[in-house]
Amino acid sequence: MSELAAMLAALRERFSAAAGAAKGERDLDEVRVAYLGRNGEVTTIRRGIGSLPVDERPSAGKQINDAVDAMEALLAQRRGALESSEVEAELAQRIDVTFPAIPASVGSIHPVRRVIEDACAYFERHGFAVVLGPEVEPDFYNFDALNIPSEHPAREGFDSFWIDDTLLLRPHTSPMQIRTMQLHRPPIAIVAPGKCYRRDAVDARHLFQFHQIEGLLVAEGIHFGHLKGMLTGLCRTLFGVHQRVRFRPSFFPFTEPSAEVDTTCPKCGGTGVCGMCGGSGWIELGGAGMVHPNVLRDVGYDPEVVTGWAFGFGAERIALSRYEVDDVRRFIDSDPDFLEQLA
Ligand code: 2NM
Repeated sequence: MSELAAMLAALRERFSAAAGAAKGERDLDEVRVAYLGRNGEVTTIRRGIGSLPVDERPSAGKQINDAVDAMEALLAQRRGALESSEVEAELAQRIDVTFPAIPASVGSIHPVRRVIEDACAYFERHGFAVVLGPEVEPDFYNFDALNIPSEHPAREGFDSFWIDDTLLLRPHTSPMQIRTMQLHRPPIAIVAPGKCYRRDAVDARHLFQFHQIEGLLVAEGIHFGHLKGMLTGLCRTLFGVHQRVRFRPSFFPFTEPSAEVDTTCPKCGGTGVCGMCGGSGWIELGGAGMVHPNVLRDVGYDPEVVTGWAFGFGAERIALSRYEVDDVRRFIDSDPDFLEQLA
């Protein structure tokens, strides 16, 4: 055997051992570079051709090329074998058809939304219509039509976000009550839920964006007893059948007489032994009263013929006590764990 043939045979021997030992495609590529790469061992041997006698060069070149062909064939074979064993290893690891599926997250209805939906459903069962409307309204619908003229100090009580001289973010949903009365003759039975805005400092009990549920009933012969009956029914729907409801005299420009409405604290059952109601046993839900004759007259109704009651409750306030939450800011933190816990 010539010197070159022996050298190539030894090289192929080492190459074949190295390729056989490669554990992955990366290893195999390192072997390829070491032997067949631009600065690999085969290149070194090829350079030696130049020092051979001219008549021996073609045969030497052919021997080297044959060795390279054989080595590349072995590489391809090894690459194929490694690839299929890698795929098999991956398949064996990754696909376990008995593995439990990851449950889909479906979300939940927000507690404030549930209060609004339950309250609206209660009124709809009693023949009321739900009315929705714009969040930006002129001062006429927010104040003038509610018996609160310009310069009236009560306007300060609704510390509002003004857009310009006459437009503001509604501080209550009363504008929809006025709009409905302007459009329709009595009898009127509506409930107006929705977002409201007031320039309040945010704390455990106040948000500057919140939700109200207002109700309005106008017809012949409506009196305060109808209001008490409907609001007692509402509290029993929202909190449970043992709720009691209390009306304390109050003042609003748009109702006369007016009352603050409280219900027994759902946490201590009215015994006053908890922190939620401040030890009083009562939770304040909002205000109510008989619609002021000026309000009825301004929408074209005759207060000698029809009377009406109205109320305005805070949805967050109801949700706080209904779900025994201690801070309204929890409702806007978008924490899915907290919200799902109440669902
Ligand atoms: C409240 C309390 C009492 C109210 C009055 C009216 C209207 F348009 F009929 F005059 N809407 N809502 C009302 C009455 C709102 O919120 C504390």
